[in-house]
Amino acid sequence: MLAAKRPMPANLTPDYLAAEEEFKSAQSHDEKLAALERMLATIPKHKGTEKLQADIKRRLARLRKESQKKGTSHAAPFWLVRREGAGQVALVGPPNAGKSSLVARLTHAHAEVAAYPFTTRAPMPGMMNYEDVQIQLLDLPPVSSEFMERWLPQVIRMANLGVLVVGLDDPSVLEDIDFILQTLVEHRTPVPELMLCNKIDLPGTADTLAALEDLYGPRFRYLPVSAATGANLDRFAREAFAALGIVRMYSKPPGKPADLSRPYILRRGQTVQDAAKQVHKDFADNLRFARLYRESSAHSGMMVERTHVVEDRDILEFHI
Ligand SMILES: Nc1nc2c(ncn2[C@@H]2O[C@H](COP(=O)(O)OP(=O)(O)O)[C@@H](O)[C@H]2O)c(=O)[nH]1
Ligand SMILES: [Mg+2]
Repeated sequence: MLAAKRPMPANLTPDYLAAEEEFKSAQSHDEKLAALERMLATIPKHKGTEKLQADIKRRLARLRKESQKKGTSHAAPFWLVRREGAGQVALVGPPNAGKSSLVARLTHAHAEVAAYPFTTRAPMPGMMNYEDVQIQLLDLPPVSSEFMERWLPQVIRMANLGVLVVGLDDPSVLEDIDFILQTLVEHRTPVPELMLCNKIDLPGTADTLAALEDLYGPRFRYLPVSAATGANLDRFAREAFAALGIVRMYSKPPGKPADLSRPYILRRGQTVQDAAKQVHKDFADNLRFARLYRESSAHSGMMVERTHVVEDRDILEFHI
């Protein structure tokens, strides 16, 4: 369990807790170092966590010193993929489900696709477009009862979202799904809610899809797709965006048109104050009010408070 011995400071975020888990299961020196760096980067910075911050810094300093003595590198482990874009989505699935094919189709990454299992050995990121944002997809090695990379659960946990990918042509799809669910639970890794049911282009696969829906019911949202034909892949991008729990905000200078080319990304529930901080660090402190515009509606220039919760595609004009 977490932190049995020390009092738990309030407001530790899922990102921080994931990094802490990662630290606990880290084996090598480099893995520990990378996890501690993540912990420091993600720990909420307030009075309640000062002791913990100091503790992390002390451990970091000690580990860095050790690595200097040994002359080992500071390089992060190869499987750690820096998050880019609006969010990181890990594709989790058995061998041959079509994970690499999906990443290849949806991004410009050159994922290795092959008709034999275990081709993907390291995480392979690629950027998927959704309207005006980019979502990072992570192609991963399979979760399989035959073999699983030791670091896989940590990478899945560190992603903003996990998506299950199965091949509807897989004769052992049920066993595969059950094994994956069990493995994720054992590793205290969140179980995906979205199931991409790939290869819907193949004959007979609609029956398998119906059987999966029957068996697992509302535990999942089922999205039949085909990496081969591209069927429903636009829906996948939309669902991934929605599931990431983020919203877009555009900034409009007073008296000028909004810059609609570059959305700022906020977590759902964040406010005008949070938005102002992203646009300019001075804005947040000096903000008097903001005006809210929406492309579609009658809201044109309505005054909103700092505490107003931002909705997707809000256009904000900050007044300082
Ligand atoms: N018919 C069909 N075959 C697919 C589809 N997606 C992947 N495949 C094939 O399934 C095999 C495994 O694909 P791959 O992307 O390597 O799966 P991974 O192991 O999950 O990364 C390859 O032979 C692909 O060509 C699809 O949508 N339809
Ligand atoms: Mg693959």
